[in-house]
This record gives sequence, structure tokens and C-alpha cells, in this order.
Amino acid sequence: MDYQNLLVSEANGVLTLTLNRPERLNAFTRDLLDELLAAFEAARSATSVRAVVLTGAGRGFCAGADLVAGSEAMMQEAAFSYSAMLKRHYNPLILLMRSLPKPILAAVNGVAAGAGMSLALACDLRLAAESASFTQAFVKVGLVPDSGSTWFLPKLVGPARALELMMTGRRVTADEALALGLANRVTPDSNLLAVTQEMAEGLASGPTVALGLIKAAYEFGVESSLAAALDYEADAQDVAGASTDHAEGVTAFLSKRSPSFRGA
Ligand code: LHQ
Repeated sequence: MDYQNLLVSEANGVLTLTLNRPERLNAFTRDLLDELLAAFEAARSATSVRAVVLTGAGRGFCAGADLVAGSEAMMQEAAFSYSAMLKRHYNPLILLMRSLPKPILAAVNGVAAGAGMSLALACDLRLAAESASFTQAFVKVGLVPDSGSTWFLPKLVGPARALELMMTGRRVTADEALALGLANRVTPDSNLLAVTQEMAEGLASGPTVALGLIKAAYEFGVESSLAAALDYEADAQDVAGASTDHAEGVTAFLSKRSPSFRGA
């Protein structure tokens, strides 16, 4: 696919997707969302891709819905509705990211606002540059959190803090995001991509089948009863146990050497 709003590169098992509308802090248009969806679909089937990094070009990560494009569409399209827009372009992307059986790391290089913050929350790990920030900007323009923020945020920071962030829309610095459990790590601005790539390569050289199952089992576990989670884990263990990487992991342990996982 020929991407107009996205930069795509691959190195050492890591696919990097860079949102590329820097003049609008990488705010979402339908085209950008559709390109992201296509890129994640391609990442799902590409066996060479074993981890994905998501970042933004310029000084922003993603400023959420493009309010200029949104108001133009509202004026021009009689049938325009936020609900239809979310269900058609945003929600499938968030669901695809959560079901992708490969780790997704957000390299949050600048502000992540509104649905741009939801995008960061939909990743498995968030590494933030010192100058990055997070804001549930929806309320500032009289909207409600969407693209998964109502689901992700309470799980990460707890209900009291989630409601505060959603109701005030206040901007959270990278250091506060780390303290709240929103970010996994904060790095100097100049190191963000190198540190993220290093971490992504570590995951990309891991047992990809198990990592995909960990993601699915985590998602299932947080929503289920203990009995159901135990069953899910047991079934997932059968699948992981049949992988060649499991055999390699055990052989390497017994031989007192580092495992060489192939991702199968
Ligand atoms: C922007 C944007 C932007 C366009 C900065 N759009 N141009 C989903 C789908 C369906 C329905 C509706 O809702 C949603 C979910 C949502 O995401 S709603 C929330 C939408 N996002 C926002 O409300 C955030 C709006 N932006 C801001 O509040 C600020 O720009 C932040 C806090 C992100 C950054 O502030 P600054 O660092 O001071 O940058 P800036 O405001 O100067 O922005 C730089 C440029 O980017 C500027 O353009 P200009 O031509 O003046 O240089 C902004 O107009 C443009 N920009 N966000 N969402």
C-alpha cells in the first residue's frame, strides 16, 4: 500500500509506524485512520514483523480527531455523524490493535490528546519522551472520551484518577504519567526512539506465540472470573506448549545457554 499520512519502516523484526501530519500534531483524518488500519492488518500477516512501534513525526504524538477536517465534513456531508465516524474508522483500529498477537509499543514523542491519547492507551507499552504529555482533551471541546479511553484509563490509573483526567482534561506530564502508571518509562527526548527500538527488538526476539497469547490472556483475565481466567490460561498453555519456541526455551535452559527464539 502507498501510504500518504504514515511513514513505515522495518528493522530487526520491528515495524515502525510514524503518524505523519506534523503540521497538525498528527491529528486523525479518515485517511490516516484507514492507513493505520491497513498497516496493522499487514503487520498481523507479516511473519517478519514480531513487534510494532507507533510514534509521531514532529513535536506531537497525536492530537486526536482533526477538528478542522471534522467540521468541514460536518458542513459538507448531510449524513455525517460522530457515531458513524467512530464505528467505521476509529473503533475497528482500536480493536485490531488489541487483538494483534504481537507487542505494540507507543513511543510518545509529544502531546497525546483526545483520541490520540486513546491510541497510546491501546498500545501494550508506552515509552514517553520527557517533553511528552497526555490529555483527555475531549471535555475541552464538549465531547466525551472515545476510542477506548473509558475502558483503558480506569484499568491503568484506577477509577478516581481516570474520572479526574476525563472530567478536567488536564495535561499530564511524562513524569506524572509514569507515576500514575500511564507510561512504562520516561526517556530524554533525544533517546526515545533508540530506547523504544531496543525494547521492541528485545520483544521481537522473544517467543512471539507466547507473547501474543500473553496479550490475549491478559485481556481475557482482567474481564473475567478467576475460574474462567484459569481455564483460559490452561488452554493458552496448550498452544504455547506446542510452539517450537517453547521446546527451544526448555532446551536452552537445560543446556545453560540463551534461547534463540524463532517466533513460531
Ligand atoms: C490541530 C489539532 C486538532 C486540527 C492541534 N485538529 N488541528 C473522534 C472522532 C469523532 C468525533 C470527535 O471526536 C473524536 C475524538 C477526539 O479526539 S476529540 C478531541 C480532539 N482533539 C482536541 O481537542 C485537541 C485539540 N488540540 C489542542 O488542544 C492543542 O493543540 C494541544 C493541547 C494538543 C497542543 O497544544 P500546543 O502544543 O499549544 O499546539 P497548538 O495548539 O499550537 O497546535 C499546533 C498546530 O496543530 C495548530 O495549528 P496552527 O496552524 O495554528 O499552527 C493547531 O491548530 C493544530 N492542531 N490539534 N485536533
